[in-house]
Amino acid sequence: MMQITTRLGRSVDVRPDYTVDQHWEDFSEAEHDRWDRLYARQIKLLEHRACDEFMDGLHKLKLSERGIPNYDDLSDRLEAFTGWRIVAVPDLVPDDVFFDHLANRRFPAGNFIRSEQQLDYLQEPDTFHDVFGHVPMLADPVFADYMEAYGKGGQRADGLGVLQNLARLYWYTVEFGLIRTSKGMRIYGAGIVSSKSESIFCLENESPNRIHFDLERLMRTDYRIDDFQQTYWVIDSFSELLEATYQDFSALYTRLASDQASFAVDAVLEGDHVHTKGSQAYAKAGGRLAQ
Ligand code: HBI
Ligand code: FE
Repeated sequence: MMQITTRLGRSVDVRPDYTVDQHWEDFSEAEHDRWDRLYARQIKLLEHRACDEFMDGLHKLKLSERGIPNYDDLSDRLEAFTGWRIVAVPDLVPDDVFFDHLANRRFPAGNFIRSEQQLDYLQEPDTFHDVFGHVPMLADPVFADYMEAYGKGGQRADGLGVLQNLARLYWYTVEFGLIRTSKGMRIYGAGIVSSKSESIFCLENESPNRIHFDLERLMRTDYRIDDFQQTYWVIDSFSELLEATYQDFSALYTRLASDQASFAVDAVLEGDHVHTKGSQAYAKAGGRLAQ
């Protein structure tokens, strides 16, 4: 065991892989109730906005049962579908540890829930973001393979000077990805489905760009952690995503390592396959934090 201090200021004993016991029995009634209210609020918004794979995952995993899920029980259900399990962590874990978990089909999920004052937004990944946002997609076999491939790609990228590029791939797909379906544009990114305001903004606002997924272009593009994205990247299928990560990255990594110049968060370039060119009106007006 080793002791760490989380960014929220708690001292915690963690195992060498940064996991802890979830201590599900320690959650209070108020905390379970907070999960239920967040759940009810998001589900109403997501019915015609989230992709079928996400909604199917929620129901297959019985995330609709009340209260914060017990990770051991949820892992048993998830493992039966795709072999993934959930492990509890108190905070963000170091990149190499994160990649090792993903490469071995373990998803690290926060063991705490946001406070009542931070219902709408917090930067730390809590159980609502991690479990409601990420875990449903892990019940989809293709997405489950993509996440493992991402972890393995991260391990190979470590030490090559391209971690920042890998982080952008995660951010713009796993966290903020959109997918075109026969029913229209839908959300699959965990950062969006767990956010009340962004689940509407990303599909319905005329401000952001929506550009078709292009691995190298995306890996060269900055992102925002403090406000809504100014560009969303769109895929047509999860196999499109998985296939992009199955190619040999060595030539790509060499190019990226030798030229780390990046495109702006709102850039639209010649050669981009643009679904929507945004006005960027929201960002130009100063964004949510200025509202
Ligand atoms: N740790 N718990 C946790 N959750 C994350 O999403 C996470 C992390 N550590 C690193 C990380 N994400 C990203 O920076 C990687 O994509 C590189
Ligand atoms: Fe996340």
